[in-house]
Amino acid sequence: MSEPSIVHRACPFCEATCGVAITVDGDTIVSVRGDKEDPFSQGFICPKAYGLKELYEDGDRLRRPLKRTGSGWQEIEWQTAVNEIADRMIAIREKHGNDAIGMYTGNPVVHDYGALLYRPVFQRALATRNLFNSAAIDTLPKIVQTALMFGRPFPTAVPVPDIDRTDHLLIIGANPVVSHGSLMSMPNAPGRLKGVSDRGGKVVVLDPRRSETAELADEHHFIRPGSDAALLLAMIHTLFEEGLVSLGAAEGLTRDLDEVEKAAEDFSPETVSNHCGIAATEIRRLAREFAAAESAACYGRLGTCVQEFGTLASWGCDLLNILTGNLDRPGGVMFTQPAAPIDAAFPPTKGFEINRWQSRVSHQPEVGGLVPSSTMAEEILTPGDGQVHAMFLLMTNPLRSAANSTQLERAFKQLDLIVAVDFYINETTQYADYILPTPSPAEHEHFDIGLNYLTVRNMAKWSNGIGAAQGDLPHSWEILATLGARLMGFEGMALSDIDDFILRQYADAALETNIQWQDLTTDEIVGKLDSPRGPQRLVDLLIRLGHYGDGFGRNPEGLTLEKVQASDHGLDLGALQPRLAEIINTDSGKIELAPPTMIDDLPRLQDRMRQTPDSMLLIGRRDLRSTNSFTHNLAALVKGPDRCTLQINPKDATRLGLVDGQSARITSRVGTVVAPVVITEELMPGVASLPHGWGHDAEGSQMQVAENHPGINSNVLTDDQAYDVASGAAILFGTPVQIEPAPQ
Ligand SMILES: Nc1nc2c(c(=O)[nH]1)N[C@H]1C(S)=C(S)[C@@H](COP(=O)(O)OP(=O)(O)OC[C@H]3O[C@@H](n4cnc5c(=O)[nH]c(N)nc54)[C@H](O)[C@@H]3O)O[C@H]1N2
Ligand SMILES: Nc1nc2c(c(=O)[nH]1)N[C@H]1C(S)=C(S)[C@@H](COP(=O)(O)OP(=O)(O)OC[C@H]3O[C@@H](n4cnc5c(=O)[nH]c(N)nc54)[C@H](O)[C@@H]3O)O[C@H]1N2
Ligand code: SF4
Ligand SMILES: [Mo]
Repeated sequence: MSEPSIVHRACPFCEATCGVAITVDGDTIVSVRGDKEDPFSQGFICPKAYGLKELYEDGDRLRRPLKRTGSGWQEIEWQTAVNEIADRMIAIREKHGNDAIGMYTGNPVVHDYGALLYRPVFQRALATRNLFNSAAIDTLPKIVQTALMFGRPFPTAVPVPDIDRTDHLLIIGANPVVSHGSLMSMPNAPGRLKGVSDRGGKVVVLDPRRSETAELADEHHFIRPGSDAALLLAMIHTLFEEGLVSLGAAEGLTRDLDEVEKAAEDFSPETVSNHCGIAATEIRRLAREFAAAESAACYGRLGTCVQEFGTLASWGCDLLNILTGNLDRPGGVMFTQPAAPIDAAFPPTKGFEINRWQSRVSHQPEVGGLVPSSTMAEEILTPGDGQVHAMFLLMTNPLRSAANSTQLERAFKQLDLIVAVDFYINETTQYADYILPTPSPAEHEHFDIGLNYLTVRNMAKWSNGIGAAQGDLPHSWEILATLGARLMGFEGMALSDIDDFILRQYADAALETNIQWQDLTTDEIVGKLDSPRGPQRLVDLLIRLGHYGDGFGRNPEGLTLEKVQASDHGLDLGALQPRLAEIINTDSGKIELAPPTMIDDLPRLQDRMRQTPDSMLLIGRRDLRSTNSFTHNLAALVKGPDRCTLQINPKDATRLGLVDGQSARITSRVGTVVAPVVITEELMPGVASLPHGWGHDAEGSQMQVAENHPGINSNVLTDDQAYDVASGAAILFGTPVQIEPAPQ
């Protein structure tokens, strides 16, 4: 009998990074518990954490790479697969050019530091313009907005609500009680939200659905989908009108305040009230209370991003924070100080580039090297120079997560090559030529490089793997490094040599961007890094060069990876500190309050305000026990009543002849689905809600539990041609739909 041991790591199923303690006996996971000694999460977990065990045990999860053959899936050695894939990719590039291979990165990459750190290297090897990712679905407006205002690439300049110290939290289009926070990493979201009210502060929620967060808040207002930008401009209008503008820490650090005042002139509360569905007197009160609070934070998430005016709404949120002196002040919105700054992976440019080129077919702007994900299908389907003939999918299920799945499925079916780094045969990977599984999250180590830019406290935590990886599976970084090297022409190079080469590239870039330790050289860095090869060594590099770092001996008390690893439960690096001046990286050296991208998009908003919507508007809905689509094969997380239902207000249900429990047919410009109806006062009249990530009835997929709880795929309805013009992001919330009773 072996002795059970306890492995500590961060839970990978959402951005909250709760600490878990996994009890392991041999190669069996005995239990998953909240780690009470984790200084950040203090024992909090939600039901999804148990998914670590279920995912580890899931019999449908692939433990061998697969190759599609005439007679079905065949197991293949991963190095053989990588060689075959490289040969096919090189042939495609020779025939059609580099842009013929597209790449799509999914959400789970953020929880796999190897994938995150080796992706830039792999992308350089691919040298394609067709880079899509899930951030180009869910965050593009925020990426554009923070880049234009602060001059930095995402996620290095995202103001995060200082939730533990704020007196007033205005939540617009986010449901942290269920999502546990996004671009605001914080374990125990419900507790932290309650904390605001318990301290005598106030939580106000604006949402077309009386969400779980709205239930917990002090105040909730229904708001019509897509109208947030107008509402925020009306609040800003009020601030100017009533002399409430006061820049605080941003004083002297901004440009074009008068342009903002001018822009807000047309958006008086009376003008926007009807469009938003909120009375003018209430809008004024919201603005006054926000300005009067000792400290206040306006926080917008998916509801302010994946909608018709995502960039304007994201702009409005940060303007409200800046104009009331809440940017960079305790209790307002602040910038984290991550332990392992990823800047080293970015080229050291001043400012941030967007629109350096446009997508081939619909001329959408490039954003920091990304193309809006909604253009993927047209780039595959439209013949001509630069047409995409192959896709490399890194942990994503785009046939369930991207807009207009029917069209995307048609596109994927005609590709010459699909390679998926994924551990399920699901709705998307069923079309792959090769599936390269990597170990499940419990089996691999991790460090939250990306999410540490978004935490509500500064922290660092090392996540251990359980040390009993099943099968002979490569880690994602090994796949990316090996295949990348082949694409760059380094045939036969050992992985260790490839990795040493990559380390030098990182070190060179880090020294160029990092001015803290002037006399360091790449040789010294490389010589002193003795952590194991792979992502660990890169994290060590970033930590030691970072704000808290030991500077490779220059500051012996400073942080190293070893010190982080020595603390089983994670290190609390303190409350967020003011650091605005060092964040601003625009050409002007000031926060750009009125970028032309935003100002030029205002007439479109005014046009929309003049129209009366004549259809129902469809929005999404997250569930506590799902993470997008991939947790639906885990029995504990899908048991119970069907969650994939259409929620609708009683008034609309009566008008449309819908009956609770019966089915409705929902039709948009691009598709039709049928879903069971739930009639509830939770939904604003005129709005209906369906969750995404379901529709697990694809014939070729092999996920038995999910197949028994199929639900329907809401992205059959979302429209790839409907997007936020300023960023190109597809509209996932606010899709016009017709709803009628389905024949029983
Ligand atoms: N209509 C609508 N659409 C939406 C949304 C919405 O609210 N409404 N939300 C959007 C958002 S916010 C996002 S982020 C995207 C998410 O969209 P995706 O990034 O496509 O996320 P998933 O659908 O969960 O797919 C994740 C894939 O990665 C695989 N995977 C998971 N973990 C691992 C791992 O550790 N290793 C390997 N090798 N594979 C892994 C899974 O098997 C699955 O195939 O969806 C977006 N789509
Ligand atoms: N349990 C769970 N947690 C998750 C995920 C999950 O799938 N399940 N996914 C993770 C991911 S990838 C992400 S990106 C985050 C997302 O984190 P959140 O943004 O907090 O999640 P959503 O539930 O999509 O919240 C969006 C809210 O906006 C509202 N809304 C819709 N349209 C509008 C609008 O036009 N205006 C306004 N004001 N509100 C609107 C919706 O009703 C909803 O309450 O969650 C993460 N955490
Ligand atoms: S809130 Fe739940 S899913 Fe998110 S990190 Fe914590 S335990 Fe995991
Ligand atoms: Mo997301």
